[in-house]
Amino acid sequence: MASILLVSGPNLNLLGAREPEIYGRDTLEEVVGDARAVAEANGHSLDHVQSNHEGDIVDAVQAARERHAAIVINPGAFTHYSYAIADALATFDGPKIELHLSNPSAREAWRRTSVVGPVVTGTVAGFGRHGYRLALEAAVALLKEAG
Ligand code: CA2
Repeated sequence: MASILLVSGPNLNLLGAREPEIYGRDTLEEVVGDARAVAEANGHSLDHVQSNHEGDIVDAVQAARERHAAIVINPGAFTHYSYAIADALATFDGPKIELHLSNPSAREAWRRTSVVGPVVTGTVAGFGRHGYRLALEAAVALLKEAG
């Protein structure tokens, strides 16, 4: 049916290895596996890109316009200041879900601003590993609704 793009921003490659009290003990591979299982159970496929570099993420989001029907993105710290990623997301017409393991609103003041928030369809935050499944379920539901 459709292909969904999951984007993981800077430092998320360290998931499971550091700060388990905030980000949990699961690896990125494991949480991406949860996301892929939801996509595939609904007849979709999932592509995953992780990068520590802003321009790579802009490139991936731009390329998604040709290849993917929906984007789920955890922009990492870029969430809070990357106007380039926000601008790239604004050019994508399908469902866009911002995803966070932690609840940035309950953390340091500088994490309370999301510059991508205004250009996404909605946000899933604070549910740890479960967020990957929940965000994919949201993307699947929105794709179904769009026909
Ligand atoms: O809660 C989230 O998912 C965040 O997007 C994670 C970002 C943080 O800057 C955002 O404010 C919220 C940080 C990702 C760093 O990931 C790590 C994972 C394990 C160990 C160290 C960092």
